[in-house]
Amino acid sequence: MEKKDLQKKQAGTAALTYIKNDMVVGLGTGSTVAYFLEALANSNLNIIGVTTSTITSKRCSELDIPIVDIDAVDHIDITVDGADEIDIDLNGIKGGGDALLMEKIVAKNSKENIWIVDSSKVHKTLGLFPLPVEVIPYGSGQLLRQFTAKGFSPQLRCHPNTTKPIITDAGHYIIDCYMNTIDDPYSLADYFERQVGVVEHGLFLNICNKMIIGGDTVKIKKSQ
Ligand code: ABF
Repeated sequence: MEKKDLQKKQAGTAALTYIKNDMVVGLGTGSTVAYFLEALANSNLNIIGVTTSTITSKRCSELDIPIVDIDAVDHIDITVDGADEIDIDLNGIKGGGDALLMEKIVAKNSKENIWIVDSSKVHKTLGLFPLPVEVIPYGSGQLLRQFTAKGFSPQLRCHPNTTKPIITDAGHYIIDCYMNTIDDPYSLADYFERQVGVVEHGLFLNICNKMIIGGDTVKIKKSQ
């Protein structure tokens, strides 16, 4: 098994130690979460259920893991998710899997967020991974022009080798901004949140509480 996959498997397995019986567990998407799901399915834990994006729900059903509707529970105890990039302050970029909107809704309604990653995701500064921005299709061409003028090097996310835009579960487009480095993620997040037509962006700031890299590193964010 490649080092990267081994670290994903180790991180997915290590995250299980934080899950207790009777918890409501939030789940994100991606291959690292898939390892956590496998470990959860093979455990003797009796959780109330998981709440997750549509993409991951299908896998949960195949593994007979109970699924709960996010609006049917009082809160989510712990969410376990992957990330596309994470920095030393536990801020990150997510959305490479087209599911950033649901992932952020689940994360924001969780008491604790644990990100499971391989070491290639950890960077001193965010931005090497193109920042996904979820937008309403109507007017997305104008947003592309606006982001280009800002120097964000935007590209509409399309199906591979086509010009057919990816449509998210919520029926939106995704614009990927190739920023290289993001020196002030908080100001950039604030900019996107003020643009009409932008539904959500992939900057997940002050959300992650614990980061697990492979099987042996857990960085815990000082409480706010
Ligand atoms: C998800 O985790 C997405 O936001 C992100 O793209 C993905 C990372 O995928 P992987 O674990 O396969 O590297 O939450």
